[in-house]
Amino acid sequence: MASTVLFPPSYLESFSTHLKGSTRIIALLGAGLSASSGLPTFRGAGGMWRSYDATELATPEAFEVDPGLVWQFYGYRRHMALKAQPNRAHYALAELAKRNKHFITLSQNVDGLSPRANHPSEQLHLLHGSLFDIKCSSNTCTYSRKDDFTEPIVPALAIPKAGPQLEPSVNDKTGEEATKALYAAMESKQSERQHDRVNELDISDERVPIPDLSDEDLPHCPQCNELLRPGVVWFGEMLPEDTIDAVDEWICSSPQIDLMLVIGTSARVWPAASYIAKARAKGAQIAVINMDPNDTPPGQDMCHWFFQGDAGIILPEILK
Ligand code: BV8
Ligand code: ZN
Repeated sequence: MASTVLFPPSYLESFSTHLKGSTRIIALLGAGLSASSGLPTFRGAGGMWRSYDATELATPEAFEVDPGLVWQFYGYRRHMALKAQPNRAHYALAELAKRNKHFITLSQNVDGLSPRANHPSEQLHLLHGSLFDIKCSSNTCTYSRKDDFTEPIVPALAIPKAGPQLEPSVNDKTGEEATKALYAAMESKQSERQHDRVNELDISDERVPIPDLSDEDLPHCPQCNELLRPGVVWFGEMLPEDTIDAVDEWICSSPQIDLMLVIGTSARVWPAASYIAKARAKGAQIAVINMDPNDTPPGQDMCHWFFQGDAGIILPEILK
């Protein structure tokens, strides 16, 4: 074992022995897996996009009130994810899948890095969709497209080059205020946006202005001309049925599950987090890889190995 992974040999040995003796393995991935690819997580500072709490923007209500703002949030994340590269942990998981057909990965991440690491697609379940899937926002239209890596997706969503340093705009609100303002607009269902509001988007430490976008600036459905939206699962939306069915089928058809890997996730988002208990109920021993010792699954006997540190470093070592 390379010295980069600082765990007592006996600890590593017991995990490796169990891994080698495991057939049915399931992994739950979170934003921490992509942290060392340079992508911010949802918690802490990573959860803030400019002056907004990311989880408040990842909702149908926010899109209804301000599709331009929500598209700028996703346009920024698409841009960042395209610039990022899969890290060694993404590749290690893909290699494990190629070695073991009875290994499945449930990813909460929408950044496209696991598919780009050539993780076998039939063993990779994207529970929350992908930044690169696009679909019509109309409930009565079935238009959707996958793997749209067009950057920018429309000219108005081009990420401005870092411009001259600007004075913080008067509208610059703290996360709290901005989120309240968004809620107020949602409550009163005001759809008109403040015309002179200029938000600033941090691009590598520089702040550049981004004007308010009108619906005409945003991508529209070629079938019905309604607005297109990112093909991700927003808070309050159901996870894709076919994905859930496939995962439930794999779990139900498993006489027992030997090992669950819980990687870089605070496991606070449901129903994704529920798969940990489901795997445990089928006998899985649980290994958690996380920076934060507080982020292990709650409850007795729910963590048999805890590897503290960067998933990008630890995973390639322990999955060897
Ligand atoms: C639904 C896509 C119902 C969008 C995302 C109970 C049951 C069911 C639902 C609920 C429930 N309780 C509450 C709910 C509602 C809600 C929910 O879970 N809310 C939470 C906030 C409590 N769930 C939903 O709304 C779900 N839908 O329930 O529908 C329904 C039923 C009928 C009819 C209609 C509806 C939908 C949830 C999906 C939301 N979409 N993503 C987008 O990305 O923009 S979730 C999004 O946030 C991510 O995908 C991810 O899943 C989540 C963030 O979690 P993490 O990935 O864990 O990231 P986080 O930052 O939290 O943690 C990072 C971790 O990494 C930390 O532990 C950190 O220590 C660690 N780390 C950091 N660096 C490293 C590291 N580890 C290792 N190495 C490092 N270098
Ligand atoms: Zn449409």
